[in-house]
This record gives sequence, C-alpha cells and structure tokens, in this order.
Amino acid sequence: MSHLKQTDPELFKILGKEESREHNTLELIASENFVSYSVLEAAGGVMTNKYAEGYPGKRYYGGCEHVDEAENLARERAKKLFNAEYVNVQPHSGSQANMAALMTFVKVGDTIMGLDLAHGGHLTHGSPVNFSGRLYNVISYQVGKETGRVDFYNLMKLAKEHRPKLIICGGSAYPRFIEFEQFRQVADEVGAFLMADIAHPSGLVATGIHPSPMPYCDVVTTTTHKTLRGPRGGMIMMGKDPENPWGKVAPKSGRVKNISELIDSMVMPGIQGGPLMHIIAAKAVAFGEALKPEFKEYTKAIVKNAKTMAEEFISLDYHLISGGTDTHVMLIDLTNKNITGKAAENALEKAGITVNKNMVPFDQRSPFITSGIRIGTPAITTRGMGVAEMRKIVKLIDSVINDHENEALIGNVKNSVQDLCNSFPLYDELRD
Ligand code: DSN
Repeated sequence: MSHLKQTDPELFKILGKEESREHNTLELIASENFVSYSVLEAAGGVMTNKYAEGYPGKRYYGGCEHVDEAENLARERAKKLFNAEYVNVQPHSGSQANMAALMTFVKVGDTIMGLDLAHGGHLTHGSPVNFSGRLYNVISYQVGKETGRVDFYNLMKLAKEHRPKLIICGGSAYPRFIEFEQFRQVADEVGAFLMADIAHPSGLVATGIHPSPMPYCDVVTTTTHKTLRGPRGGMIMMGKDPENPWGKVAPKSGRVKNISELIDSMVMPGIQGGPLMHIIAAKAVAFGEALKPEFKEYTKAIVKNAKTMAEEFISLDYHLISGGTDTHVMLIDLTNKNITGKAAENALEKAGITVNKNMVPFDQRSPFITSGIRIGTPAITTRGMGVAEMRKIVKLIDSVINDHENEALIGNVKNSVQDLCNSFPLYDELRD
C-alpha cells in the first residue's frame, strides 16, 4: 500500500476513504462480506498478469504451470466443500455463472421458470431487463401472500401449464431454506432441468447448515463473495454424476463428450475469454478457509445473529416476510412503519448503517422506492459481533426508522455506531 501512496496518491486517497468507510459503518447488506487479509493478498497478487484461456493442462497460452496449480487447487477444494463431482471456478460473477449454465441446458426461446424478482428472485432468473428475460420465454413463480414462502401449489400448476425446460430455484432476498426436494418434484413432474442458484446461502450450504442442492439439482451456481466470504466471482457445480446423468441433454458438438465439458465450453469460449487467475487464486484461499472448522462456527454465528435480529424486530412490531429467517437474511416490509425502503436506506446511511431498499412481495411501489429493506448478518458476524451487538443494532435501526428526519437523533445513533465499529476493528494488517 505504501508504494501506491508514492506512485498514485490520488487513487491511494480514494482507497483509504473506502477502507475507512468499511471500518466506520455497520455493513448490513446481505450480499456483502469482508474477506480475510490472505484472500485480499491473493486477489492483489501477480496472477493478475497471466493470460490463461482454456483449462488446467489445456491452455491456449504458455507459462501456465502455476496458474494451473492454483485453478486445480480451487477446483479440488470447492469439490470437497460442496460434495461436487464437477466444478468450474472461472465465471467472473454469479450472472456469468448463470448465463453459462442456462446456455448449456436450454436454447434461446425455450421456456424457463424462476422466482419473480419482486418476490426475492434475481435479475438472471428471468427479469425482462436481463439477458435471461430477453433470450428465454419466462414464466415467473411467486411466494404466497400469507406465508412469504414459495407457493408450490401454484408453481406446480404453472409448470404443468407451461412445461418449462428448466426451473431455477434460489434468489437474493429469500430468507428461508431453498426447498430443493420440493422443486425436484415439480421438475420431475414436467421433465424439466432443475438449476439451483445458491449465491446467497453458499457458505451455509458448505458447512451443512443449509440443505445441499447436490442430490436434487442438475446444475448449481453460486457467487463466491457472499456468505462464502471469498473474492467477488462465480462458480458452477454439478453433483455426483455429471456424465449426462439424466440423459436429457445430448451434447451437439462432436468434440464435447459430456455435460461438464459442455459447461466448460459455455464458460470459455462461450461467454468469457481469459479467466481472472488472481481471483481464482483468491477463491482457492477462501475455499481453504471455508474447509476449516472455524468457518462452520462462523456460519453458525451468522444464522444465530440473524435469528436474534429477527426476534428483536418482530418484538418491535416489524413485519418480516415469511415471519423470520432460516439463514443470514431478513426481508422487512416497512408499510406499517410509514416509511419507504428508500427513505429508510437514506436515513440509516446517514447514521452509518448500510442496508438496501428492497421490493417486498406484492409491493405497490417501484424498485426505486420500494416498501422494504433487506438486512443481512454475514459482514458484521465476520467482524466478531454477536447476539448482544445484534440487539443493540436493532434498537439503533428502530430509533432511526421511527424518527427518520430527526438529525440530532441520527447524529447520536452515528456516535453509537462508531463506538461499536471501534470495538470490532477491520484489517489491522492495513494500518501503518
Ligand atoms: N446484487 C446481489 C445481491 O445483492 O443479492 C445479487 O446479485
């Protein structure tokens, strides 16, 4: 870092401001986390220099012997973590993992089903503004109004009516365990592939706290930077028998022998060129960390913290979609608090608490305003905060939401946030 200070003081200053923002605020965005200093080091390491189109042992460039080792290590560690037979660690992001998986299993114009974005789904699960909504005929399914959980009765009805080629399960604001087994029953009923996007709970899946999709899903995608606490990136996996296990995909190219090779070829050259080898190295480090017993303790603490927060919110008359959480995330409908998601996000940000506004199921407001906020515990749990801090944080949030235009109160909350942050410092390694 001190080198950058000399060579580019302008950018150095910007980085310093971000470091200080991360230290001095409470990060409650459910999809964010703080990587270890080792992951940070690998992500900033010399492998950023290397072109390595292709896969270990089959590259289009010379000099790949060490990046091959790093990619093989990442793959082997990921297989062990998720009990997967096949892993591709090259997708630059979750969206690209989803794109490559979809392009493997369905053709343009085919019918797919995914959870409605406003009901907790993701852009790449069929939103009309995303490639998934533009390339495929999308039938979205929803959660039940009363339960806040996937409405399987309606999903089955829609699936029988529209005969999708593929169903996506998972989402970015779904507080409950993903019901892989029930999704499999629907997929089997209509002969569809089942794709799980476990980007949000993947850290919990890796440690067995959340059920595994592997026995039920034809293909599984994830990001690596949320509860899994790795660098930003994506990954595609398959369970025990990737050799065309269900006999539903016949690889077209004579050079491709099975589905795993088809997925590899969809990632590169299908949608990506050179892999980000520094990020793959950092993924290997993060997967190594996730294999350690401490990581299981960490993921247990994430859920305990989220459940504690959920109970506190409910006791203060907040409406949590689905009535609580099984995971790291809560989705809160603020309608009874007479504040929009946008206003809550802004007021909390002034107080040093970072959340995101979020549509709630059956929301009457636009995605730019919203009626809700999404809150998650992975990042604050990484800082070492526990049950006592969760209770304190909920009280701070509640006081801002109840009086969100009171600048003096927001100032006081900001001071309390600062005290909390100072007690749980981040990245000692970066201090001069
Ligand atoms: N943007 C991510 C999230 O916040 O959940 C999903 O891609």
